[in-house]
Amino acid sequence: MDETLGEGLSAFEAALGRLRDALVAQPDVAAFLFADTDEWRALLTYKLVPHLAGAGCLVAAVAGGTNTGKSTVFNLLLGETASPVRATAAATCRPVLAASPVRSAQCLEAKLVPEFTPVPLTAPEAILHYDGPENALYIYETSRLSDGLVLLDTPDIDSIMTRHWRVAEHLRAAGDVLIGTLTPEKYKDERVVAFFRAAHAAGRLVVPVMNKANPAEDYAAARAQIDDFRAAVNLGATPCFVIPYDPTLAEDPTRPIQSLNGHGALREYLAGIDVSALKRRVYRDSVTRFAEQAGLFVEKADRLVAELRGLRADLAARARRFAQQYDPAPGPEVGGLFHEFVQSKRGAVGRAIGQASGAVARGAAALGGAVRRAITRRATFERGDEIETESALRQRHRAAIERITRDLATDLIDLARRIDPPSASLLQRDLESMDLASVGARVADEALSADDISEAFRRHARKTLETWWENHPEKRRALLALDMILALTPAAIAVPISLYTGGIGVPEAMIFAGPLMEQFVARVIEYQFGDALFDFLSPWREEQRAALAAALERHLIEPAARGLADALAPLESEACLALGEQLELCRKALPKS
Ligand SMILES: Nc1nc2c(ncn2[C@@H]2O[C@H](COP(=O)(O)OP(=O)(O)OP(=O)(O)O)[C@@H](O)[C@H]2O)c(=O)[nH]1
Ligand SMILES: [Mg+2]
Repeated sequence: MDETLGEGLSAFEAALGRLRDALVAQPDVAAFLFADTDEWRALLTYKLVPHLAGAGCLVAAVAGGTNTGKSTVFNLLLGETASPVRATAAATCRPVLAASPVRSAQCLEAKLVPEFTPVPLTAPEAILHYDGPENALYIYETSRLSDGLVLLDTPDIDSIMTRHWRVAEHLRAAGDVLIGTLTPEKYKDERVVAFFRAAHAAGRLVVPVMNKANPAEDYAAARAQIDDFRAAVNLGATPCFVIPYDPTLAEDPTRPIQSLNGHGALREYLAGIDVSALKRRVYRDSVTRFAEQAGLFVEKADRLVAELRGLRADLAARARRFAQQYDPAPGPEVGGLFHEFVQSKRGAVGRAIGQASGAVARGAAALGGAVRRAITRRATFERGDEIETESALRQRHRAAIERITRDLATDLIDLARRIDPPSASLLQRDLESMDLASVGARVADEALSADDISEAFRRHARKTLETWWENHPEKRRALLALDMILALTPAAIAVPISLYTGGIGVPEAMIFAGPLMEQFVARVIEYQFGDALFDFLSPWREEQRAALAAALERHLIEPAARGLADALAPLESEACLALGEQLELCRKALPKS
């Protein structure tokens, strides 16, 4: 028995259930995703899975014209009188279903036959009246049937077709096997034939039973009439059965219904049917319809995943873009690198002098303060000669970072207004709950704590300076001389200075050599090092921007995207990812039309 279809369907149903459970905390996402899915999900849960998964259960419905003996056949198949038999026409008003306790329970949950409203059969007389809901189905629980077979007795086709055409449709839909109950008088009525022809075309197994048959000449008349019926319905040479006319029939409901063409008793024939193959045929259209709609659902889920992932990536990209607005000015550490470098190039004599020199003893960092101002001026063309203090610089950086954080938050709020649900509400919720002022402060704390010099930048600085050093022997000498000057006392400045300072005269240099020595040094370096300053600095700037981007991501983007991440988790779960594959399995397990 091929279980692929049933297994695929129930795996899909289970995965869908897990996805739905996982989305309980995400009502907006669940509402979006599960909108307009009620119909195919009900089809799956109440029809396809109960019929196609696990051990099969054959639904055999006894159908036919008025007073042909349907209730009689039903009782004979069952082996007990469950459906009242009446001499009056159109006695059976409501369909009745006989099933084992397990299947009865399933039916009462509206599984197996969801087309009907199940009502437990307490008094058999109820079947004979049109009371209760129009689509009522009475459930009769019996231990005479196994879990593999469910029997239906139905109102006659003639009257339900006029009274309740929907009930006729539902009966045809509910039965895998339709037992066509015929009599010598009523075996090819137009309505009856049309009903069975449609059922056969929809993959149902139609089994003719000639009731009240004349046994003469080995049922010659019954055979001819069944042939007529089969031809009218397009059946071909199918198994057929016969019940001889017998006035005492109703007294013994345990008599078997015999086959006319070697298929044994009807009850045994039903028990031997390949249920799985028949179900696949019967439910082919339903599964195809289900698979189409479920396929749209899977596509919708995939699109939502792509959208949420895209949005998350977009937020991170916005953080990086906004961080580019940050234009940090270097601190004293960066400036100090120059001095360190020149010092490392000094000859043994200079070093010896330098070690004793008070000017050098003040250290690279103190000097760096002046140098970085020089760098800043060149790199940003700022404020002329006005020199910013360290703390003012930090304040300015902090303010700039807080402004960038605010601008980014505004940009996100604006974005959340423009995108579609459910992404919009996910993003909005998190943004609204955020304290933007403290976010700005945290971003600034973190980004500014990263403004010391990285190893990578130190290496870069070293390389840039080396290259420059190799390519500019003149200027190199100037810097070395400058360093020498610093190493010696201010009194030694006078002679070489006019050679290198490009316009700054000796008297001025003498003035600089005092407390303003640092600025003097900075000016010289700036002049000598020229445009190389910009190249020297740009990786440092990039590092600072990257640090800001990381801080923005951690303190603004991540909290803002928390809802997106939470919504994505169930959608990226194994359950959700498997849905598409399970659906494909179901499609492949269907018989070709
Ligand atoms: N003598 C005899 N009577 C039968 C036979 N089959 C059915 N009947 C009688 O025919 C009448 C109708 O039988 P039902 O089984 O109620 O027929 P039905 O098709 O269920 O009728 P509705 O539910 O009214 O459409 C009853 O009086 C039965 O006793 C048979 O083989 N022999
Ligand atoms: Mg009846």
